[in-house]
Amino acid sequence: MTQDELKAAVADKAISEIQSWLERDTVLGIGTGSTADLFIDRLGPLRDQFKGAVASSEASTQRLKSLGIEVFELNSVGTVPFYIDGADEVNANLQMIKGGGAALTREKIVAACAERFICIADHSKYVAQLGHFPLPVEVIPMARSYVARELVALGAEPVYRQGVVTDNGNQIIDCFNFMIDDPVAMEAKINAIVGVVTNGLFAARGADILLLGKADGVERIA
Ligand code: ABF
Repeated sequence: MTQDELKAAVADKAISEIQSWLERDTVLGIGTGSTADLFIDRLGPLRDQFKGAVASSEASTQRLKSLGIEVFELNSVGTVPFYIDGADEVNANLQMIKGGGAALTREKIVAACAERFICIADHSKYVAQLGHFPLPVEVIPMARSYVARELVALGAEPVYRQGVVTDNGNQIIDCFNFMIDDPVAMEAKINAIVGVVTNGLFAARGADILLLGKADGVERIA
């Protein structure tokens, strides 16, 4: 199976996971990226079975709306029963690196408001240790150089992601060559640097369910 077929398989499985829970007043939390896009596409035909969605990016908002799914402000919704999103890396504890698509802050906010986080990923994302994928850090623009120096002190090789402005008007630094031994501690440490909006470690609040696409089918890890 190709990577795209594996992504499609986990998107299908995520629909099966939530479909029986959908009610007229259900608002779903929806992530960003190519795997999340496939999930959004599969939600289109179900749009009459639930109320709408909260999205973690402008791109996902547009995709949802194009399928006739109403998109709500998170502040008007409160909590969501499910947040469904992809990842750049995920480990056996269902801790993740996210933010390759620069939507990490909104993703983390919606995830924080979710009763259950369902991570959908193909097996190439499953790792023994987080850190092969460069960890994204969203920064307030005027703090970029300062934050980069602090990240060097933590052992990372920070690289400014040129030309990218987040949906929040901020910038992204990617941390290369930065293998992470203790994801919960490192998430907190980086977030404590002045000028950091958030970082792409989703460890304190990881996923609750991982749907992992493999050649022999979708494995459900919870
Ligand atoms: C989002 O999309 C991100 O946090 C992550 O960066 C990315 C994964 O993208 P894809 O599904 O395209 O691999 O979930």
